[in-house]
Amino acid sequence: MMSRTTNVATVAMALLLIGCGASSSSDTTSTATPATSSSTTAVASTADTSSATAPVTFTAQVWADNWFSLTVNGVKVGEDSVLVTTERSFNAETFTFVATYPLTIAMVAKDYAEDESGLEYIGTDRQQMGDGGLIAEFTDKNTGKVIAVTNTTWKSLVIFRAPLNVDCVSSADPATACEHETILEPETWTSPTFDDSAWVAATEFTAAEVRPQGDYTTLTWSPDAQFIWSGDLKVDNAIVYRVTVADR
Ligand SMILES: [Ca+2]
Ligand SMILES: [Ca+2]
Repeated sequence: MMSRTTNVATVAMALLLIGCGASSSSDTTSTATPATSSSTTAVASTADTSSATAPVTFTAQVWADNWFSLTVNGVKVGEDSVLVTTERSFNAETFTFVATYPLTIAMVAKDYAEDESGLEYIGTDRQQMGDGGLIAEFTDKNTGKVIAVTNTTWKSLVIFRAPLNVDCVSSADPATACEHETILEPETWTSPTFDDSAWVAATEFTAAEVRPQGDYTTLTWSPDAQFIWSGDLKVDNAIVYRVTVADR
């Protein structure tokens, strides 16, 4: 059991680091061109080109309730264009990036939470636990094949849970009444060499359970792509995921 702390400084630092997304400052073996729009091509290739296969262009499409970032082979190639601080954010995004197989895809997904209570619409008659959801698919533009989709093969680690005591939802002071649990993203977790064997399989959810809003229906999805989260769509508010695509 993680410590149930309300240490504001600790939480602030954790959230700050979470807010930094999936960038890995320790990964010095890769280069990237930051994506500034959905049409920008980012580069995520390993430096060891002697053994790498030829660079390939990929497209990624992602819908998240409410926010995500995307890192491939240790290089950040995309981030939700709507800030994580946006209460109702249900946009879909499409990215293009260049990388070499094998791909290590690392994503951060966050459900909107107004503060460490984990609640939203605080102080209104809609005060509640919000719920999350993530779906993504990746296509090799050389072959036109979908080479990765979100499903239970993705490994997951919850880094922010709240509220742990769900009866605090009706509190007039949820920031005090609600307990939470946060951990920092592990160092180098986006690196291809990171050991995620202790992480657990992502959980698949149906569309009826996630109730995707906003732009989800503006994109065409592979029937294999599944909504994922951790085990709890409401209490788990920030999750990091990894999956490796061995080859084309
Ligand atoms: Ca939400
Ligand atoms: Ca939530």
